Amino acid sequence: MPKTIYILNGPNLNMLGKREPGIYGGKTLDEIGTDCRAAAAKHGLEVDFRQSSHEGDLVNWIHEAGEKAAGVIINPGAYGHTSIALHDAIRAVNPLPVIEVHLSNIHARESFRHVSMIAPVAIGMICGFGPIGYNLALEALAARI
Ligand code: CA2
Repeated sequence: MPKTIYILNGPNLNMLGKREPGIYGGKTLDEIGTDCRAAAAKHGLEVDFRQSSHEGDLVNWIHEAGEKAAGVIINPGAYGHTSIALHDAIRAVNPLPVIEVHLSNIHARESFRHVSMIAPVAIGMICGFGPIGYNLALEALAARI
């Protein structure tokens, strides 16, 4: 049975490819999901790729990943800067490896994006490389699990 990686995407990321291509690039979230499935297959991994703009969905999916997944890649969107609930959910599934991804370089943007509630409970964080960040995270997880 191939191991499954949950790739979770937070609020507004369903808008990718439709607006603000200057910041987030021209790919849609569906296209990123397709690329992730192909990249994961090269490592013998399966991907369960999801998006929700509701914080509670993301919390529930992290709990579910604790039962069913070998690791999690999460682009928490703006919740990454604010959500103690996501921080606590990741702590609750420890030692499940979680990697935080952001398409943009959050440190080169507004100061409110410089803080991450996820980074302290993730095994690592990748930002600023656009959709390639998801591939880099898959590579890192594949090496880890
Ligand atoms: O760079 C990232 O991946 C972010 O997680 C994206 C979030 C932002 O709040 C984080 O600070 C960094 C925003 C996602 C919004 O996506 C849109 C895409 C197209 C049009 C409008 C919003």
